[in-house]
Amino acid sequence: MTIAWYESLARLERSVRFGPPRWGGRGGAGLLLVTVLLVAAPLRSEDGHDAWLRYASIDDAAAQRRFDTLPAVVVALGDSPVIKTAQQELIRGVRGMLGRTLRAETSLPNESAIVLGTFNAVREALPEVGWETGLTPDGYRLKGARARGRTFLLIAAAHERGVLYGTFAVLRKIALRQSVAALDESSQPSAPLRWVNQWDNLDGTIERGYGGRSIFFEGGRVAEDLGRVRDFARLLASVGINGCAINNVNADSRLLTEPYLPQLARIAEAFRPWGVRLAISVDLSSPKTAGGLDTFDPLDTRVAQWWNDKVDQIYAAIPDFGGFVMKADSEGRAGPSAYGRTHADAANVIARALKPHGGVVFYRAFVYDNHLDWRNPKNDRARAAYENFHPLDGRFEENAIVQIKNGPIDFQVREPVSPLLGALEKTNEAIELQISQEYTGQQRHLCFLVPMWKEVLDFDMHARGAGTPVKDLVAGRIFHQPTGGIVGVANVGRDANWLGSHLAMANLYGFGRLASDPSLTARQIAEEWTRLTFGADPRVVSALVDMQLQSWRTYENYTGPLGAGTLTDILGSHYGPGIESSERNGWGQWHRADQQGIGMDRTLETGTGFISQYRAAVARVYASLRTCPDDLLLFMHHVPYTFVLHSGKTVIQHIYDSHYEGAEETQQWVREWRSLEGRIDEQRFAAVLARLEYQAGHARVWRDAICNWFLRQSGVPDAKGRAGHFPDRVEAESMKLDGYRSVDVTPWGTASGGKAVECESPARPCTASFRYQGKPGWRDLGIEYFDQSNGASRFRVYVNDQVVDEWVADDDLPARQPNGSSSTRRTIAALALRPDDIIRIEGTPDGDEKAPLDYVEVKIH
Ligand code: GCV
Repeated sequence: MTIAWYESLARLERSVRFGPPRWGGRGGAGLLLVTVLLVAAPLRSEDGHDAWLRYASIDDAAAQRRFDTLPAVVVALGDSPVIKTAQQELIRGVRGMLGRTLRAETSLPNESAIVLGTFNAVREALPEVGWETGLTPDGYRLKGARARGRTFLLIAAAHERGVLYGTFAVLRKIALRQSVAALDESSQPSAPLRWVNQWDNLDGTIERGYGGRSIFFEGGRVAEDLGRVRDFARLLASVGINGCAINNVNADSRLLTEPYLPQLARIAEAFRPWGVRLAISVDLSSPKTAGGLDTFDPLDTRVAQWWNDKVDQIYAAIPDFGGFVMKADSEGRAGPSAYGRTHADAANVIARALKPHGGVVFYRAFVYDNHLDWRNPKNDRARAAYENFHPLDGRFEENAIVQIKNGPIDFQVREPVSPLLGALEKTNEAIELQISQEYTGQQRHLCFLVPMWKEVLDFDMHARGAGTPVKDLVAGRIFHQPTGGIVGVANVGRDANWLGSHLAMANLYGFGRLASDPSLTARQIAEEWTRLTFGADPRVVSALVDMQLQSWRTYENYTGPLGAGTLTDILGSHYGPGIESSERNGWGQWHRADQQGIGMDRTLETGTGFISQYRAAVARVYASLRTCPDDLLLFMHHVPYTFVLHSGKTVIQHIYDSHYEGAEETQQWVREWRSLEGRIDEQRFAAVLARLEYQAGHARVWRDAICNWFLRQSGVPDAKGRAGHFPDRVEAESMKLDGYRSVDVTPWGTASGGKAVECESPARPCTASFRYQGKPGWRDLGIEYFDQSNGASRFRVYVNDQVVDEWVADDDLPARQPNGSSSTRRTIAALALRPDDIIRIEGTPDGDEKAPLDYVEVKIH
């Protein structure tokens, strides 16, 4: 007997609680016993649909008492649908959290009341309460007041949307158990335009979406059921988002054709009660592709007329339409260059059409040549946005906004702030952030991005001397622009929890909160979100907040170090490691690592000159090796591996250390999360645990791929002896194989030893076995295998003749080959092993997935 009875029980228990149903499992008696042990699950299961708007009951009596004086009536003044929404939301929230049902009224009753209304309406109803009304449209004021011998909680704003935002603020306070008895505060969003962009396609897929199919489209049409669209608008409104562009910036012109207008109007209707304006992405070629003209030249009067007519039509159907987002001359999209026109020409023809209706056009600065000659060391994609748009400063209409990605490349795990953000003085600008974790783990990895966004928004561009942080520039405050904004690429989908991951929702929440109030700290946001999403248990809050705050750095640690970019497969899914994919092609995401050193020289003197796009005070810091921060060193400079960082480490040792530290941190999170068992409902506990365990395995894949690659390139050994040494591993290709054959994996670093084994015949199972030669004792077995998206192979693990684990490799990872995106780990914990035990893995192929296996790692438990 190789497994102690309690271990087999523990494993069975785990499979019942956390795993999918296993095929060919063991007897029912064990299951029954485990079920009996588990019945005392006190917390209601949650699927994440309610996100941070759960309004969970406040069951702590002392906290409940804080709200004893809350009036029993909520009055909505006026007949605005948005204010009515606010009233209903307040009733819903108070009922959920405090168990009381507020009475809805439309005029002041003879008792204390919560009053919702515009400043004008409140002033009229309660003239004796003084108001200062100098707030922008989306700002709100919360005030506790005594009048006529009664108590009022006033939630008022210049505009109905502000009233809704104020209402969500009050609900948030209640959920966070803060008294709302004597409020006297106002809040005003920093930037006027706070939008999300969805990259949904009409067929229901989502570009860079990791949370299921589109909630907006299916089968080439707007979806029939818009229930989730309404719920999404509610989530957006709760964090102050006032616009949403619903389709891919790689836009399909059909959306501008007549059959789609009534369909779009349905979405606008679903958004409207929540104060979210509908917008769409459009292609510059639409006058030709959708309108039948023989040109889309923005300076052609027929084209201008086409846009005017189209926009008039849209506004006739959707009077509160927000406007357009445009990607032009980028990654194969049509653009003004086709006619020798400028981006300002392109933006303006559309802006002029929108202006009479109050609409705006966000024109994306993500314009670059993806066929750059990589052999020319002076070429640099990072320079593109500035070079394209800075010369046009002052030439855009006042309702055109240049939408600039936070960094000069493309949402990498770390980039400097785009210099264009500090360079436009006479043009509206918006910053584009990516909530969808395209380059930061695709929501399978915990990576809380708010600390990154904070750094970006707080970064002083020295645009007019010191004191010009990005957050003020994009709000239009520094150069007194008419408008400006913060845009987030959200890409929620039909998965119950919206983003495919419960924890990733903190990024959506954090984006909205920061867009409204960039003075919040990352910790405040993480704490708020955690308490709203998982409750007030201090252990849960403290553990989860720490994990979140650490997670960006951790992800950076095991992926792309020192500003070299996410060292991922840039030609494919942007997910697993793929260091060489950046090089020797025209995409320009180069890190220039070779045998001597790494990094892009972007100095003016010897490099691409990118650094000189910053204002002098910033450029000086980046230009000098002495002052350039370690985090961005390789973005700005090419240095030898032996270069010594400010930290005192060499670059190469930093690469090794950070990757080992990052991977270790993810393992620590698994332990942390496990320690919260019973404090979180089972459903979300299990879902998060599965993701964290996966991440801990995948972080190791990253660590090994990067460390091995740099070890081979640099020839400099890891001072701590870890890189390239895996004494606990048994490579699959060195095992006794029956039906399996050895294959080379590409890129080589993504499989241990560069090789894996695959079944030769799809028709029958194959086995790989080895003799355990270590000391007797409790061991953890890590089985590294590949889970491709084109099959669901089965694995079964035996010790001698006893099955110790089995599973189906049916995850939907972004790879159809064995590589760093499909590499996955299964851990079998606490096996009692003795010398000469035979460990045998049986793989049964399925479809094009040939039960690929990399290695087995045997570690002391
Ligand atoms: C919508 C990156 C992404 C693309 C995206 C593009 C953009 O290149 O990989 O999927 O296209 O950015 O922001 O336009």
